[in-house]
Amino acid sequence: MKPSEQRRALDCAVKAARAAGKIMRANLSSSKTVSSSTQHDIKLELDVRCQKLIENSLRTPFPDVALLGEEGVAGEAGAAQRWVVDPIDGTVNFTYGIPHACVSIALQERSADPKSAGFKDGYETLAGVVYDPFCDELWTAIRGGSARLNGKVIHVSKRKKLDEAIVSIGFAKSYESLRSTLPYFNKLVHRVRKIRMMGAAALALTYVATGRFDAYIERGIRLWDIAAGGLIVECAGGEFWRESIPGEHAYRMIASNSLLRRALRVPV
Ligand code: LIP
Repeated sequence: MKPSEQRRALDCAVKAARAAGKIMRANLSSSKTVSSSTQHDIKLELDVRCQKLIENSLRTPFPDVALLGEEGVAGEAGAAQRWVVDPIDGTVNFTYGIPHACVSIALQERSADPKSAGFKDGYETLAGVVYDPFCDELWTAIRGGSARLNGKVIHVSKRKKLDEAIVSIGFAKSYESLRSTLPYFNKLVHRVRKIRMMGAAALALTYVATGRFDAYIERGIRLWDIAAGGLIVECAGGEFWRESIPGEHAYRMIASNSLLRRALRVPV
């Protein structure tokens, strides 16, 4: 995709993220319609409504770009380009009125060399937007450029020592992820300054990109939670390691300022 088109795509994604964010802000404290739930996960009617709004905002100006979202797909599977959307990342937080949730939108392109592509189905991320409507914080990045927070260039932290690091961990939704992450957590908590578990992967990634966290680790996370935030970490000078695991668009990952990478490993 030409750079001018990538720029136009980013501007559209920012508008769509702000529009969905407005709905989230207006509904934070209201009672929400739960469409389904399990012990560790909740799906809201608002998740679907926000994804529909984002889909319409993106597919009108870019009819040939498909969309893969947490709440469903649109357009041609296998298209040359696709949007990867998490309309409300941190849905459980949002359901409980906890103002730590965001909109995540990535633009991906099918890589010429699928093997070297960043994700198991041969796509790589060209542009990313993460919007926190409660703090009015907008992160953006285009591959090859700088990462920005509300327009200002950001960088990952320079902390090299694990005992000075703040590391964020996510416990995904499955029993398997809990089973493998708990022993890892028990070991790591003694080696770092603090562990933070905030419940929104895309914000954990942008906090690494902004130097607020020094690393973020999760096993069993989905493509739509990490596609945009992962690029923003890379464009802020960090490292975004991921490996696909069994499950729909499922990964285990570690994002860091790259200086702590060796000291940290990912739950198997
Ligand atoms: C959430 C992630 C979080 C993870 C949760 C869930 P959702 O995404 O942001 O990191 O621990 O299990 O996957 O479901 O709110 O979009």
